[in-house]
Amino acid sequence: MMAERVTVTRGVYLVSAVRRDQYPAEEKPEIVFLGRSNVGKSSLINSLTRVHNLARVSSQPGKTQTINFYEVSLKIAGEEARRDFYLVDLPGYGYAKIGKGQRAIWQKFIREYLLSSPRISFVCQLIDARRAPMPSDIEMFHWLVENGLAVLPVATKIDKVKKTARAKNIAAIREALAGPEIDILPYSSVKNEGRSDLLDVIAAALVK
Ligand SMILES: Nc1nc2c(ncn2[C@@H]2O[C@H](COP(=O)(O)OP(=O)(O)OP(=O)(O)O)[C@@H](O)[C@H]2O)c(=O)[nH]1
Ligand SMILES: [Mg+2]
Repeated sequence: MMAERVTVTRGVYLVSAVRRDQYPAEEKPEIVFLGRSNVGKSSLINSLTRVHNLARVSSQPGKTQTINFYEVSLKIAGEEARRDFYLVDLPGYGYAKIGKGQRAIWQKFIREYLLSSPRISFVCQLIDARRAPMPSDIEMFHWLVENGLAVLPVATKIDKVKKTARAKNIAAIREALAGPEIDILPYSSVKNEGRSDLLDVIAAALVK
């Protein structure tokens, strides 16, 4: 097996926040995970760091309720120093069982975070690979782009899509979002598929 170019050397939970004064005091680049409830954000963080149960996973949507910061370090082949950053796990959007009032509160503190942190390197927007993006996914994508955030769409649970249907599903997501030029990264947290690709993207963003 080829040696991996990027290895994660540390992954620990740091802090949860619902307000600005709860964000970590120490400034590091932030890579944010966002998507509908149950799309696999927390699972992806566990897969990426290879730390079992680092982020809480549940089959019930609405598990993550706060902005959770994880301190992660990675080593890039050929570099002596480690690169430190935060992986940021956000509560899911589009969860039908949460009432309108609750949803408005969620949107406010999430919006505040996304708009106020100057250290967001990019946002991974997770979209279920099994179906076309929901209107809430499309709205969110455009909102992020309009607000100047770099977005990497990640198609999750790709292990659940037959190999023969994958290209078609990815193309449908690409089309629904914005057009043919965006890159979409397929991922399976169960199989760790897409892991080294995503680590390469993160490493490139940190080196920039
Ligand atoms: N087959 C498969 N199942 C997955 C994958 N990723 C997540 N799941 C399952 O999807 C469900 C939701 O996963 P979570 O990681 O908790 O999703 P989340 O986006 O963090 O959800 P909220 O915190 O509720 O917004 C769990 O039952 C996971 O086991 C994947 O890549 N493949
Ligand atoms: Mg979660």
